[in-house]
Amino acid sequence: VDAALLELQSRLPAEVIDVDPHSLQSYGQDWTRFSKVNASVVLKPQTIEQIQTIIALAKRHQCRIVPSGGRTGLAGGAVATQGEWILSMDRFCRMGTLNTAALSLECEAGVTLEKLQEHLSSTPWQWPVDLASKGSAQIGGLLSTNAGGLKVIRYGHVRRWVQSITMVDGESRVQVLNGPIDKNNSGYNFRELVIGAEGTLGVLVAAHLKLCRKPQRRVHALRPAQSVKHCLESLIAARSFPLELEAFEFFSQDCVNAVLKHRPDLKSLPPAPWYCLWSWDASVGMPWDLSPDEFKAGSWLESAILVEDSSAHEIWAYRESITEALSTRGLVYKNDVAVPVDKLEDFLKELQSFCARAYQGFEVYFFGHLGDGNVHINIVNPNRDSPEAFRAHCESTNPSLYACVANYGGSCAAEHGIGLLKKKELLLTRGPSQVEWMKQVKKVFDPHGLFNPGKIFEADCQIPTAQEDSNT
Ligand code: 2HG
Ligand code: ZN
Repeated sequence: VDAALLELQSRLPAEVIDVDPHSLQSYGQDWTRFSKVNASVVLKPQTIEQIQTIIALAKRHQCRIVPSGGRTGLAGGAVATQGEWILSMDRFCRMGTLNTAALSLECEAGVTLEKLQEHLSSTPWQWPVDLASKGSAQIGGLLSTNAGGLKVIRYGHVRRWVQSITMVDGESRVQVLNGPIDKNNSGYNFRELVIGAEGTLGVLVAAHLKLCRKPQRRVHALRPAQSVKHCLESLIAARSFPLELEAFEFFSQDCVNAVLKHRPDLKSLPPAPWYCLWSWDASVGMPWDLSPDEFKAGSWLESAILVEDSSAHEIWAYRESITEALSTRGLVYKNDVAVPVDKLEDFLKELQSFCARAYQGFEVYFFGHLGDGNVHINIVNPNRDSPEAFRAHCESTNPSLYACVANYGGSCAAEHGIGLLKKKELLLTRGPSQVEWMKQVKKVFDPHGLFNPGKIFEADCQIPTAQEDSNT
């Protein structure tokens, strides 16, 4: 048994340490399924002091730490491939009392989004972040990835709904980033750096989350479209309607076909190359009664299926089942890009013809958050035999694909992050000088390079040798 494990065992309660091979495998992996897992131990601390001990021991033994939440990421950000220690936040799952004066809620990092939603269900308030993976996704992971989801068009990303973060840095120090106050112009804002840092800067322990009022009622619409141009026309019409748009999504006919194969319980849809799907908050400022029949009076809505909340799942199922349906068809290579919304039509035209050439023999699916300019391009390999060759093929096409994204002024990672999978693309779209800044920032929080090695970029932080360490 190695010395590091022996010292962990001597300094921490037995229930914190898990070396069961099944745990190593499942905690070492996220939903990406592309990397070969190699984890040394899963640690499930219950107190901040235990986290501090783990970080100090990692430094002493030159081991590295993968901070770990619900592992629902799609870019390999929580994967262990180099024998790291996995620091699971599963046991940090307490919630504070609702602060209705500040409209905030204190919440530990291991609380799942679903638990948070349940906690608020009997109140008029919400944390307005919603994702299909809410049953597993944890608050710490949602903050670390600055998660997006279906309602970014109205509420923005996670970062808009975080007041304060408590974290432990690379020197085992507890840092409170901002505190439970709304106004704080006192120097640099480190909270914003930690949000979206994918666990490379430290271990997030708890946060004060900001809340807002829940819509009392929504109206949902699904509309077939002959082209991306028609989808964008629907977006403009839906935005101009005197109700607040909450979500505006789109998907191709191929996505619907895959969903119908996976979910034979769903009805087929009127055939069309594209579909758009959106919802409006119908609780405030309504000039008329929101019955679906009256909505249909608007001529542009004639071809739409309109439903109220009680039947919303019937039309949202086509969109929300896509990821799962595709995963049953073979290994999936994910791309998550964003371009300015007004460039989407030209971008998608170019993208479709590129994909038809580049991915012959594979299946290509386009869907995503049209209102945010965010397109998910999923390449599926129906031949399950050669994942390495498939990944290599996709990676060989990426320079051209992402050059196209860069030409439109786009991002190589709209909401899934960089993780292990999009490091080269980051260099292309953010440029080497900004990636260099990221490395410098990491050194401030994590001078010994302990946290999430190899994620976002290859860090050059050195773990001190045992000799140097004993001098500090
Ligand atoms: C979604 O929008 C998620 O459904 C997953 O971001 C997207 O599977 C994907 O590529
Ligand atoms: Zn998405």
